[in-house]
Amino acid sequence: SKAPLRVAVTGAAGQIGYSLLFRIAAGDMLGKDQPVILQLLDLPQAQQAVKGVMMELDDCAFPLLAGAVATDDPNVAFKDADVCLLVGARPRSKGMERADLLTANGAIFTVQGKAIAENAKEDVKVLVVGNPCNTNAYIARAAAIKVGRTNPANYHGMLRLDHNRALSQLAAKTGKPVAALKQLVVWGNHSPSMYADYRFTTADGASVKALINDPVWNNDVFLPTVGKRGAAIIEARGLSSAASAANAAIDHVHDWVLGSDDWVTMGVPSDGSYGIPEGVVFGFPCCCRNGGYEIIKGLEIDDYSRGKIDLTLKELEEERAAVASML
Ligand code: NAX
Repeated sequence: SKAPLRVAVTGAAGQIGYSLLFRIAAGDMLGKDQPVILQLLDLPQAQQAVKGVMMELDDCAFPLLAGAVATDDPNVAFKDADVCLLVGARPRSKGMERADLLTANGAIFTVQGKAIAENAKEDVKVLVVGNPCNTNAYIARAAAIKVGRTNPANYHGMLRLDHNRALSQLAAKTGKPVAALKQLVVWGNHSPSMYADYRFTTADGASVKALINDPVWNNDVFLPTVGKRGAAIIEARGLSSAASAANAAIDHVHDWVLGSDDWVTMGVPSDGSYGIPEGVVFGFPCCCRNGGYEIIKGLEIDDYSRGKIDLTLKELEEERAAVASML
């Protein structure tokens, strides 16, 4: 049987953690034959709650769960980690300015990026879920690069929830099953500025754009629905998306580790593709093979798409400027 992989999860006592940990332990993320050890990080005041979650993990008697530890020390949580899921973040409190939110999170993610680079496996895969996730991933990566050791390409932000939201809207609009839809991409920032782009999407080989044949729907219904979906969930549920966010994190890491035939949207540090400045963590179409990923190159960017991509990039560059002095 396989040796266990170590999965560090931050914000383990939170609502996404409560959906995420059980699915990881059940083998949904790394495979049904892959034992895992969970290394749970949360704040000191949340340790009691993490203990409760660990009791429930025990009570599931998951055959693949080879161990679990809880800690408030990033150096302990990230020790020898193969995968780090950075879910915990500073939420926006009442009256907090956007710049304050960015710097409060900057402080968290510089510490965590450094601790990962110093303690985790050299080929660790890092996925930032905690918002603003693209910029938090950018900060963690910058802190990790200062240490060296880990692979700077392996610091990602999560765009997969936006990707899955867009897939589900397209399935409903075309009447095709989700599984029939291929080649979707969501460009940019995980925010309402993201650009979900179905110009290349096919359903059983046929063009989804041609099937829908409705440019007004794209601009007036589809993009706002996907972009504001998080707010719509809060409105309906009284709480932010949690199970769907956990599911998206599982999908992202699953495909990265085990491969994917289809395109998947990942927030990855730009290599300069499509005119996105190097290092900006940006939603790109990717394909995953042999435990690695590649940005799909050479897609045509028309004027409308260029406008959308530039807008979401502008937002990310403003976020980057707001944290520049911390790096
Ligand atoms: P919760 O408030 O339920 O849980 C957050 C947990 O993180 C708490 O237990 C808290 O104690 C812990 N925490 C805070 N600072 C920490 C630190 N420095 N180190 C370790 N733990 C820390 O939030 P939840 O609903 O679970 O959401 C977590 C994050 O995911 C938020 O930032 C949220 O905005 C973000 N999301 C990102 C999504 C995406 O698509 N990228 C979608 C869902 C979600 O909104």
